[in-house]
Amino acid sequence: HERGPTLESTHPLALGPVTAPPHTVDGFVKEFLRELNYGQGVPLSRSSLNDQYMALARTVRGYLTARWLETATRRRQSPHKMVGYLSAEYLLGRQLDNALLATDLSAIAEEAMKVCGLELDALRQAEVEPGLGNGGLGRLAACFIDSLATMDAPCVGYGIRYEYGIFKQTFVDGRQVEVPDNWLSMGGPWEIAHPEMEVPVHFGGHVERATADDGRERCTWVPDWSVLGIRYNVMVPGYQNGVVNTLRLWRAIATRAFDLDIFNAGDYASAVRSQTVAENISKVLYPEDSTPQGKELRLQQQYFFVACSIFDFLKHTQPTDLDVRELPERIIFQLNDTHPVIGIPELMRLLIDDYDLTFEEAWAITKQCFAYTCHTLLPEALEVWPVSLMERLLPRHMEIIYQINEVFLAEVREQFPGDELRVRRMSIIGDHPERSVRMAHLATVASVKVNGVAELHSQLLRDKVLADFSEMWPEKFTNVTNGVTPRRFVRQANPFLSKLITDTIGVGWVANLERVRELETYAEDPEFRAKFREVKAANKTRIAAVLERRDGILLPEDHLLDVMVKRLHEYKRQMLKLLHIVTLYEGIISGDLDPATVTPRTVVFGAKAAPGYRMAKEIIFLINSVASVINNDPRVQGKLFIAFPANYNVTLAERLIPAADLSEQISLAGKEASGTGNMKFALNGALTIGTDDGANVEIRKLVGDDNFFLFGMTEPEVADLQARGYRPTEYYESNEKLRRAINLIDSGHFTGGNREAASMVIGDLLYNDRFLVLADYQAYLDAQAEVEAAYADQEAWSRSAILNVARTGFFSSDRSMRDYINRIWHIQTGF
Ligand code: T68
Repeated sequence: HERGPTLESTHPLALGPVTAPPHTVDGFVKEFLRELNYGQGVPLSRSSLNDQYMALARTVRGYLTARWLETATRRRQSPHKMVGYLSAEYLLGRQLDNALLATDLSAIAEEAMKVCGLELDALRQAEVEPGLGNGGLGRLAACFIDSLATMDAPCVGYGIRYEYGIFKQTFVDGRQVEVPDNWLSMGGPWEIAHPEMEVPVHFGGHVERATADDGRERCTWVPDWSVLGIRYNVMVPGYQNGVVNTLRLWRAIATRAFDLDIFNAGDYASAVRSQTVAENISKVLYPEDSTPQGKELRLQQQYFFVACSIFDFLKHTQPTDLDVRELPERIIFQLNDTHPVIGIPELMRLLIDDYDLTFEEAWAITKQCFAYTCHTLLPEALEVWPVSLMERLLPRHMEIIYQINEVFLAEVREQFPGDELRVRRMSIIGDHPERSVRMAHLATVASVKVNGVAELHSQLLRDKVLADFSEMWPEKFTNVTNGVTPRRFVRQANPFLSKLITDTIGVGWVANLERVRELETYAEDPEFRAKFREVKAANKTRIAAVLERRDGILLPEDHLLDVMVKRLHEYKRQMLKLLHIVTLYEGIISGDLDPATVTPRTVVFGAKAAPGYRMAKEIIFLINSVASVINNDPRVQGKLFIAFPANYNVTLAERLIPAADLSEQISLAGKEASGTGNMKFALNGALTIGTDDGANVEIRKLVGDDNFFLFGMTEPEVADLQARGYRPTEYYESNEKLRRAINLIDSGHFTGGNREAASMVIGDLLYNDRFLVLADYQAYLDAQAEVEAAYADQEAWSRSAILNVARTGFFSSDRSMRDYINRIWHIQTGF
């Protein structure tokens, strides 16, 4: 299964360079029909929508392939240090539009489809998005590889080719029901499989030791089962720069050799069964976004993809005469959270057992090859693996982790003599509630740099979560504020705004987002503001059509569009938003609030709950219950509407965000590491109502206090209140509006008279409220009153919205990538 010898052919066509099909309508049509006829095996006249989509995708892929081969050849000719981005998740979103934009083929494809009697837009909609991620972390990885290609940076993204991505959410009687996401069932036109390039990955067994002639002990891991990793390449095009990078996803299959043994023993059925055990590894994405379950299969997934990736880098990406001592000049592996951290002992194992280095030599090299990004502050989200599980599944790795820990703790004792409490706190092995490996500690110990994802988050990492470590190695800790790709989230998602921007300042902003600052002066121009409002109105019309078609939801026109889209989690506080809505509703129906004074408002929720997260699912049910009552109550018609389209995903985000007036970023301060949706909304001209949390802090600093609705406790205030003892009932008792809203929910008004139906949520708010919803309620209402006042002055609102666009160019993921490149990776681009 090794790559064959280099083929020497003197035929001119074999000498390359390969050329892409011509950039003309005729050229495109020809390719398309060829793909349809020879690829799908159908004539145009008898082709299905899926045939047409597949042929179109393959056609566009053909244009990318030429650039991809060229990029790879160029990189091979002058090998430089590269990035191996290791991420268990890539939430890619649809590929077609992005590929068309990158190759500047959108207009040609549109015309070519017309020539064939087809509509490009209908074909676009036939694409099922690859949802190989849960939320922010997975989408961030997708933005980053887009930016790296656009910057011509040498990077391979490594991950898992899940057969089933994030589940499809449906609602049955208002409750979330998960449906498997069989995204490959209609064919995966964007990937190229290499079943011949298999990578063996081993599990279980034991370690044997023997003393060699040189007197040194050598270890041999004797595993008891293995799988093969099959390589799937996905092309990652840069924006109109001719560069195409690689996303390499691994699929697990059974080893062929092992099957034979069992076949020979005559047990056909169990041989076939062992096949499914192997294939389970890449079967499904775990849908927990913040409280990872300590499931064995999850650890198998992590080790599987990381082992494949490191092997692939060492054996296929590097020259055969690679000197592993030079590895730090060749590679930096970026760890996207702790999911790939098992790669650290894996590289150690390879260097010691396969490349015959000593532990010390291997450790010196390994410590220079990794950098770690942390994405959380929630203690329950920090991954740990029981030692017992590690010993059973990866016995050699467990030994190496012990050895790393020994060396590390010796360093701690040297730097802090006599401080055994500190040693216990910092140990890679924790004791409670069971002996387990703390993956964040392992990552921190082994990495060149550790970064948080927004200023506040990085500061809290240094001061709280990893305080002992930052005291020991202050220079190791840094911040890189997240970013989003302007190609997908402005240029593609918001064609109307893009046209307005390009007409005003030229097209350079798409690859250099700081240029949008040139729009600042136009905020003062009434004519520009009017055009800006037209864009927003057009986007609202568009989302109304999408929601009607997709969900049968009839969105009212001319409302303030208030949007809260993100995973459902208590810390994000969807309940705070719901209490605000119920307060408005209760005010109107009780006669306390004159409907004439209420700004007509449509609130859109989008949120998936982890399937095992009961409270989150109850909150979803409650939102749906409140929505169905409010939307059908004539007393609030034309004033209040709630839309909760099921299955919020990247595709829906691209339609929804450009239409929003108000962006809800209302997590409890100190809990949201960064947020990236917040950036997408601001860049599309929504104003934010938000707490002093994550990247909100930086958004507000950039757009200015006048153009941001800040409310709520700060992180130190939260810490202080919790230290003093927080009693939510005090807020309930002292705040009449809050009491009325809670009582109305509790009365069963929204749940057909059934008081039980909301009791879990309400009971928790009153007697637990871990995320201080009630404590921030009044401040939130006050801030929403400010929103209404501001929205009443449309000229001033537009001015603020334009300034949000103009001042948030910083949040391009191109800038994030520049930060990683200059401060962490130290790699060259564009060679
Ligand atoms: C998010 N984390 C952060 N985690 O919550 C968000 N976790 O503030 C930040 O902007 C974003 O990362 C990017 O930095 C996640 O999305 C997960 O999805 C996740 C998945 C599996 C296990 C743990």
